[in-house]
Amino acid sequence: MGKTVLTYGTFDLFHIGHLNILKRLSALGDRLIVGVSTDEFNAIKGKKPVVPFEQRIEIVRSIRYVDEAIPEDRWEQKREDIEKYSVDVFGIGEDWKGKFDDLGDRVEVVYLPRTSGISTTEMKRVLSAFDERHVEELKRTLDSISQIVKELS
Ligand code: C2G
Repeated sequence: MGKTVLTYGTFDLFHIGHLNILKRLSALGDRLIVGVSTDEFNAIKGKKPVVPFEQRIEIVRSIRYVDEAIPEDRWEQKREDIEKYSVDVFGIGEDWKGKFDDLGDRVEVVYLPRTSGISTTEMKRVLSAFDERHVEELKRTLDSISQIVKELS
């Protein structure tokens, strides 16, 4: 049987950084299995995704580099998944460097460079700023309308 690669992630607001790492991970073996963090597990990680779990896992499942997508709902499940899917390589982005070295007794552990200049956190920040500005604009418009109404009445 060919080499099986395993990784995990939230993949919220799926972007080129996510696509690049899945492409690179799939090139490390013959089968790529991706654990997609559930919304409940993300709450434990202190993250609140914009896109709900069911949609995130459907998107990841549809990526041509991905052979199988499974829910990730606990930190400890990595060791179980390694046994269950006879995994050869565990891979993840370098933002997790060293965090999963302990798995090295069972599989090859690789940390891959991240794609610079893109992150879900940054996208969320821009969106929220856009939101705020919109609210401000709306407030100003309403103020001038009520001013006009006052003057006309
Ligand atoms: N990534 C990347 N380049 C970016 C952004 C993300 O290579 N510009 C990689 C991350 O390093 C990670 C994967 O994309 O390997 C998914 O990133 P996240 O969705 O942020 O995953 P995270 O919430 O960190 O979940 O148990 C481990 C966790 O589930 C990892």
